Amino acid sequence: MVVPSISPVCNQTACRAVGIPVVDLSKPRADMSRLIVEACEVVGFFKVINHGVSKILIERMESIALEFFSLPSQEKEKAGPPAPLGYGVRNIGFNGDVGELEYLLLHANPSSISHKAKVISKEPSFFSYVVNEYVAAVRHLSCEILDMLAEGLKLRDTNAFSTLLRDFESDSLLRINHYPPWNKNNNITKNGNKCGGARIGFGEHSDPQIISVLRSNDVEGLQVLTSGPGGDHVWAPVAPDPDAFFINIGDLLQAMTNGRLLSVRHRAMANSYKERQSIIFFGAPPLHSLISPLPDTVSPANPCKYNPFTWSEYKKTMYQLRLSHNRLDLFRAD
Ligand code: GA4
Repeated sequence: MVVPSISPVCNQTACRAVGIPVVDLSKPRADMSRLIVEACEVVGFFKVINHGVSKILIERMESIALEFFSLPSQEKEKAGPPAPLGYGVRNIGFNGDVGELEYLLLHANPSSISHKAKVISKEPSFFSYVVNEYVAAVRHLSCEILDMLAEGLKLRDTNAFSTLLRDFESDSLLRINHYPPWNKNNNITKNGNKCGGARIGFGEHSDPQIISVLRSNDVEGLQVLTSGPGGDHVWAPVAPDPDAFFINIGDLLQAMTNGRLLSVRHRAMANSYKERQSIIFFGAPPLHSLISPLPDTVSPANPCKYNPFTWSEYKKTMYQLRLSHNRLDLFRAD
């Protein structure tokens, strides 16, 4: 039996603030494409500002999610257990991973959202309206970013990635994570300052899909794994910015670019005194899509690094493994 454990923060790998690349979407397209490629090659992660997603829509999405998490447990549990979709508490996946969080995991297609809304909200039409609008907006943002990425990579088909997300059968997901403060009582020092450490909210992992678009409230917690100057690994805390979106590429994009872009490992910490909420769109292809390095990314000097696989095969493998598993390695050609 796998015994769930929650490990304290920063006991093995150093934590150090590093600069996170920022892409301003109001700048000239060619400059953005170059910056996005650079960010995805070096860190696999960046922040976008001036993204054009309506502030009112974001606030509505944030508040319907908070409203759900403030319901009594027995109400929330009507939307669970996550199998894998639905409401979950602490348990992540099916192989013993746990964290200090509760969440809603939804399929991003409109009919699935409307169906699930009936067990999530007392106002299902409003809930599904807001979630569908939000998903449409972040899907559009994801596609724009993917097109710029393809342009920066000088691919012949600059829609090669976005087509997969725009497909009617796209298997994209929306995840809403709520990290309640794990110890509200024992957190005020004599001088009145907040104190208390952090615990693993959602453990170290890479995202399996093509692209992830995250937005959180104004509470820190997200950390990305970066390589230090000596090749050592360092957890870099990402300063929260509720007005921005944070983008990371997933395993499928690493495979499709023949390893040129990095599916970055990341995690989220839960702290003892402030609730954190993050909303993540995971852009994925249809289940039957065949994923392999694009011909433009393969050359005699850079031979094909991954065997072809379908998204459905990849998903099957990922659900058999622990959260932190480096699952893409199982599909390496060398
Ligand atoms: C990590 C990224 C997304 O949150 C997620 C997660 C999924 C789940 O929570 O059901 C997984 C995890 C994630 C990868 C390995 C498997 C599956 C939990 C887990 C242990 C929704 C996803 O697509 O993959």
